[in-house]
Amino acid sequence: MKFEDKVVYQIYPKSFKDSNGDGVGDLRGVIEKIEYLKYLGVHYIWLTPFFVSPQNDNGYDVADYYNIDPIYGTMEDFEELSKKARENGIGIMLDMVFNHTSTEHTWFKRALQGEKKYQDYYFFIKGKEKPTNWESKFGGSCWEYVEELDANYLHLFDKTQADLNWENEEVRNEIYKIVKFWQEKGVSGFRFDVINLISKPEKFENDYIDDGRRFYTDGYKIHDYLKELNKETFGNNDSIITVGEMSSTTIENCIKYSGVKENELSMVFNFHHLKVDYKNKDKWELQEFDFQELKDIFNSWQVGMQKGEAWSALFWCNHDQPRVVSRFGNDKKYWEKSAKMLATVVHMLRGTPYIYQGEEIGMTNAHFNSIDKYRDIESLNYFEILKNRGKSSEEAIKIIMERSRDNGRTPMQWNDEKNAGFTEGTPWIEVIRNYKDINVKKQIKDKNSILNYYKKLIELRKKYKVISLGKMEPLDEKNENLYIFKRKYEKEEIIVIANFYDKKVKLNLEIFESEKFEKIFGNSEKNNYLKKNMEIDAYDAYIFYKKI
Ligand code: TEU
Repeated sequence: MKFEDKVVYQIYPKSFKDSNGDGVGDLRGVIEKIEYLKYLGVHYIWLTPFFVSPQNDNGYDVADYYNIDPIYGTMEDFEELSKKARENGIGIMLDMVFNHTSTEHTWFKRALQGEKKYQDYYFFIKGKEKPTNWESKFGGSCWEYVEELDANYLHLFDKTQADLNWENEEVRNEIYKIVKFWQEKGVSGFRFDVINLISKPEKFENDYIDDGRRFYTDGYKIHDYLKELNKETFGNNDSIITVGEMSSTTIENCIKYSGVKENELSMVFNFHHLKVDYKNKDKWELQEFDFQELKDIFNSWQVGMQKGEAWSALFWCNHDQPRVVSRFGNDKKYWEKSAKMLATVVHMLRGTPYIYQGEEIGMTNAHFNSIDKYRDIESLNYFEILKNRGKSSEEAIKIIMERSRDNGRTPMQWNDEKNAGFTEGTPWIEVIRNYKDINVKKQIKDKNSILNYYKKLIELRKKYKVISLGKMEPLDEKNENLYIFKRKYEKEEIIVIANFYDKKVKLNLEIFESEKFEKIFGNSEKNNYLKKNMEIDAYDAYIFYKKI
C-alpha cells in the first residue's frame, strides 16, 4: 500500500519548536521533536515552506527555492532532520509554491531591471490601467502597477507574490529543476501549493459575476501541466507521494488530478467542507455551520472520488484554517469529547488523513481580541476591508477572531512552562492562554487523552484494511445530529457514528436490527454493540466492526 494506510502530520515550522531562542520555530526544533512524532505514529511530515523568503506570507513568498531561510536554519540542519526522520521511519514532504514567486526572487528583480527573458516568466501587461477587475485572494485588486515597466503584473495573492507564467516552457523547466534538486536530497514527497491555479487564460477579461476565479481555477491547460510535471520529475519514482492543494475545485477535475491512471498526483485537498460556516460563501461573514451541507459535501466527494478511482487528502485543520474543535466542535464543555469525535470522522472516511500540529492535543482558536496580536497579512488586510465595508472595529475583530488564519498559527503547546515550552525567547505570535491545561506533556501521560486517541486511530488504520481500503457508503444521510457511514472491504465492515451536537439522541435504523457489530473504538464507555434505538450522547463517536 502506498498511502492508503498512512497518516501525514503537517508542521508549520515557524510555530512548532524554537531551538535557538529567537522566538521563531526552526528546523532544529523539528529535529528535537522527531521522537514525539514517532510516538504518535505518523508516517510522513509535511513541512510548510522554509525556503529563503521575505516572509510577507510566512514563506509562501519564495525568493530562492534552493536555499533555506536563515530564520529556519541551514542545509546541514535540513539534512540532519531528513536523516533522523528516516531513521525513525518518517518521510519528509516539502511544500512547493509554484503558482507564484516572491517579488524578491531574482527572476522578478531582473524582470524589473528590463530583462525580457524574465518578464516572460510573469504576467506583465502594459499600461497603468488594471487589465481586469479580478480580486486578490487577500483582498484588493490582483494587479499591481510598476513604474519601471509601465505595466501591471498579476498576483492572485499578496502583491509581493507575483504569478508565474507556466505557459513559458523555460519557467516549467526551472520548476522541474527545483523539484529534482529536492528529490535528490532524498525527500519522500511534495505538497504543491494552489497548484490548480497555474493555468491562466489566453486572454484576460473582466469577471462580472465573481472575483475572477473561474478564469484561472482548474484552467484549460492544468492537466497537461500536471502530467508534464509528473513525467519530468517524480513520475518515475514510485516511492514519492504527492498532494495538490486545489482551490475552489470540482470532483470532476479532482478525479483527473488524482485518478489512478492519470499520472498526475497521488491525492488532493479540497476546501468545500470548510466553507459551510461562510455566510453566502463569504469567509468574512459569520454563520453557524450548516451540518447537513457538511455531510452532503463529504458524501458527494467520498462517493464521487471512489467512483472515479481517485484519492482524497482528508483534513479539518491546517495553517490557513481556524481550529476545528472551536469551529465544528465545542471548545468549552465538550472540548475533549468533541475533539475526539471530529478526529474519528476524518480518520474513518476514505482517504489519507492529515493531522495539523496541535490538532492532536485539541488546540483551540486563539481568541485574541485586539488586532495588534494578529500577524497574518490576510487578517490585517481584512480588518481594514471590513471597516471600509461599514463594520465597527468591534464587529470586525469578532469576525477576525473566528476566521483568522492565525488561529492555526499560534505556538505549539508542549508543556505548562514558559511560552508553553515553544521558545525561551519572545514568541513571534502569542501563545494561547489555555496552554497550562492543553499541552503535550499532560496528554502523553494520560491514556484517555486526545493525543492518545489520535495515536490509536493511526494504529487502527494499520490494523484494519477496511479503514484504509474500504468502500464508503453514507447512511441515514438526513439525520439532524448524527453523521453515519459504513465502510466495507472484503469480509470486513465498519459503521461509524458521530454526534455533532450537545444533545442526546436515539439511533433509529432498521438495517442494524439483525447484524452483530462490535465496538472497536470510540470516545464513550457506553454501547459495546450496535443496537437499534441505542442512545447516543452529546458528541459521542463510535466505530463498530463486523467480520462476515
Ligand atoms: O493557500 C491557498 C488559499 O487559497 C487559501 O488557503 C487562502 O489563503 C485563504 O483561504 C484565503 O482566505 C495557500 C497556502 O496554504 C497559504 O498559506 C498561502 O498564503 C497561499 O497558498 C499563497 O501561497
